[in-house]
Amino acid sequence: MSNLEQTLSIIKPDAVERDLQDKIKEEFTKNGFNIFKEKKIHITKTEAEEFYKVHQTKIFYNNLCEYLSSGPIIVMILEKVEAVAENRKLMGATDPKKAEEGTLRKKYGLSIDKNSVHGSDSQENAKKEILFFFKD
Ligand code: IDP
Ligand code: MG
Repeated sequence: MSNLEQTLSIIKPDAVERDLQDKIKEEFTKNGFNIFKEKKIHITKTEAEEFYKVHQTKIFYNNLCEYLSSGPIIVMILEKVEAVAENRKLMGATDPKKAEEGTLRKKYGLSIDKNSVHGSDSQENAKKEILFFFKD
């Protein structure tokens, strides 16, 4: 039985600022993802704080929320068989310095905080994150 899933992907401000969105979207489609929905938005710090609430006790939380709200982002619903895991694999490790060759963060990430892309880490969080950005 094929397990078609949806996951939430974000092209973060550092990548949008460098005009990498088309290149990154092409990486998704080339790797078999369907971009089911997408929109370009600029969220407030309060919205970023809500989105990243699971990290609220981390020392980097404030910077993280400042950063995600610092400029336009592209939010997308990606579809593929096992989309959550497949997207995590394509993104690579959180720290671009540790990400494997060929991954998005290795190719495009600048640093652990400016790592170009976000991807849901579980099916449960994918559902929550999709609802957060696509309420309709
Ligand atoms: P993930 O994006 O690979 O799922 P998480 O641990 O969920 O990584 O962290 C969320 C985001 O917070 C990361 O993508 C990164 O931008 C930022 N972050 C994670 N760890 C650090 C850190 O040690 N210093 C600064 N920023 C961090
Ligand atoms: Mg995460």
